Amino acid sequence: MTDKIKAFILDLDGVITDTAEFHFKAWKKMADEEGIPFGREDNEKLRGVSRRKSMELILDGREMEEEKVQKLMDRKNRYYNDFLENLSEDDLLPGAQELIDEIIRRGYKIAVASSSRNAKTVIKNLGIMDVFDTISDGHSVENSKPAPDLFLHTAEKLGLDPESCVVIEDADSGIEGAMAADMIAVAVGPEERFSKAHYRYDKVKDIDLDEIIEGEEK
Ligand code: B16
Ligand code: MG
Repeated sequence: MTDKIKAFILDLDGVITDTAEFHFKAWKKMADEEGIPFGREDNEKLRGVSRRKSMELILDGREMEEEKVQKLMDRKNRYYNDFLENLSEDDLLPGAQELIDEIIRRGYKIAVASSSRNAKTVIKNLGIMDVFDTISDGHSVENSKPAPDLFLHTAEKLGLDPESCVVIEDADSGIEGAMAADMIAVAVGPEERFSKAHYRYDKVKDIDLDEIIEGEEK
């Protein structure tokens, strides 16, 4: 029997903490100011996707000069960062600290792979900067999720083959990226959100590490 799994790569927003609400409020504030229709239903489509892609989805085909697009994304990011000032150690999702502790206790490497360019600020405010072997974020690669690039970059930084990495993700785009990277994909969220995954749990606190580890031991 060989231990196939060597590392767990965690998504940030939706797995470690729930910054989605801050993203929503920041986009909503900017969209309202600009008279662009944007509601909670639209927000679901932004889960896990980059700032640029989110902006495109919000514009929904509306023509806009690149300079203006950039200004609106910058404004949204300022609003988002204002919200981040209130983020603290109390904002870890239920079960996230236990999951991190258990991965480390069992001797696996642990990393973050987030689409967010603010990932390091979020992790710092959560007080968990020192626990990760490596952190990949929205600055790390050009092609964001669903491309496999961010996950492959993370495996490379860990010095591991993709097949020995487990990705834990709350977005279908992230699961797609993880599977395209040939990694073990663990989805967190309702069944209808995902088109595929190796394992799926409703919430972070439901993740069964034994099931994943035993399922992959061959
Ligand atoms: P930023 P994740 C993603 O984080 C968010 O889920 C997504 O809503 C956001 O648009 C994206 O980061 C980019 O964030 O504007 O801070 O660069 O789920 O990949 O950790
Ligand atoms: Mg996410």
